[in-house]
Amino acid sequence: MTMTTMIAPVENASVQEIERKFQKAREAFEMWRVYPLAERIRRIQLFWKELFRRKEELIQILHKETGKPMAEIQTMEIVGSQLILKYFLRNASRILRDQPAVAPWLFFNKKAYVRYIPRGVIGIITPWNFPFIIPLGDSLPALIAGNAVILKPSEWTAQTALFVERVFTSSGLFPEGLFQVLSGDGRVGEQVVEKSDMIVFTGSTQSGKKVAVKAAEQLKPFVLELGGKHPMIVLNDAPLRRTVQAAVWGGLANCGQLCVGVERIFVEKEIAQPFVEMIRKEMKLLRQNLSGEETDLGRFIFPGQMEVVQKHLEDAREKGAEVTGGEVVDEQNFLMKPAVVFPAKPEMLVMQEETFGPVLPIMAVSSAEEALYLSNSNPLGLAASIWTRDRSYAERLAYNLEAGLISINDLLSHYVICSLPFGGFKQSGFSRRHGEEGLRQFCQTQSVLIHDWPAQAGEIWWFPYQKWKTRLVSFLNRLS
Ligand code: TXE
Repeated sequence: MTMTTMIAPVENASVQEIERKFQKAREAFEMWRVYPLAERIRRIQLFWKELFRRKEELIQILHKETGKPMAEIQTMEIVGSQLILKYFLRNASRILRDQPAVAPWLFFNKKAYVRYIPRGVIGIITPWNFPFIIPLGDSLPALIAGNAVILKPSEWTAQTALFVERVFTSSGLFPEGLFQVLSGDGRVGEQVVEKSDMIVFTGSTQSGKKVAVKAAEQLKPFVLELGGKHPMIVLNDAPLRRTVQAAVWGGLANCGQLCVGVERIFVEKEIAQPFVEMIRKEMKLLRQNLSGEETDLGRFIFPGQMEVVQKHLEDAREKGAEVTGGEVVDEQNFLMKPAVVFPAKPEMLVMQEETFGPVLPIMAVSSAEEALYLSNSNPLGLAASIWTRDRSYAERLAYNLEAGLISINDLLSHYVICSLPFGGFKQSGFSRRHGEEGLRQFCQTQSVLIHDWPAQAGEIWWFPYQKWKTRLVSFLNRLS
């Protein structure tokens, strides 16, 4: 049955709708910020229960707009989001409560502490590859911290966000306008950047740079989660069975549309040939269909991505690689067979630019040092992994890997281990999401200093200056 996948970008919100929603968001923020944290948490938990009472609807909408295998919707999107929410619900009060600050002895009669003040309206702009976990993974901590949220999902996958907005609004748990979706493309995104108090952007490096420039013009804070080119460094003592399974899943999960997905494999030459054969064999076992059931691979979510991947494969062939697989099996439904590129060479597009599709380029290297050099030669630095039985060597090698997310004999799990800050080096991003800082960044830090006693006396370092006072300050300083 050849269903034709109807994929079209949603309409852009009008200027009036954008104005109205931001106005509503600001009013909602003024109310929400005074709710005690415990009450905010309680209401968000109730919303979450309501959302999962309607889980089947959510799954159907997600599958319709992404074509993902149901297994990935259930695990990567839904379980992943629940893990993130659990982390923030369990840790928010510890992370956001006032933090006492230690003052030097010279200020023995003062009280100092840090407190976290919610920022206002957080603009969250997200890509098409994870229409549920990425928007919720940022919106939930922003709301818990006391902010309002305006979410601008990708124009290619806005239905999931609109469904979440309907459930959020109809729950009756929140001030009207606290969480709103603005649909549309980059032009609406630009308006969101302009009108928000802080931006969390996830998407391509080129769009991320535009967001950064616009936010900088207004001196507003932003978080950028951009592209990745995950180098997988396989040493000759790697646990081969696990490594092969990891390479195939790490490169092809979500049909390869994963910013932390494996995009390059550097394998020591002694084991390169058997490694490639094992990869090809493992890949042949994969099932692929549009139904989402009994399958491992789905389709491209964004139509343009298949062209990018085909261009990378054509370029690899022209530069001498053998490409196993990679055939387009259904043009209308953006279905393409996964591909192995071997031998991959540094000058190939598939080794330089983000492919963001089900492709595993493999290059034999003479040493771990050569793999390290090649890994770091790319402007992107999001995720990287090392596969070897010598863990301490891997940890030393990883210190020199220019990547924000390092895995040793593992991959792809940082995002849902929410205690780990998530983000990249170099052109892969700026600032971090998740972790303690990932929650605090949705607040402004306020440092409070209070003079305790004596109520009426001035400080000895105030006017009028006198020698004995200066000497006393130096003496007290020596005690500090
Ligand atoms: O990106 P785009 P896409 C990366 C992934 C790939 C890309 C895929 O590696 O490179 O994102 O997502 C809006 N001002 N990551 O093609 O085009 C646009 O409407 C404001 C990394 O969607 O950048 C969409 O909502 N907004 C990530 C969003 O930005 C603008 C995980 C992204 O669109 C805009 C997932 C502008 N000028 C994907 N231009 C990670 N590191 O976690 C576009 N948009």
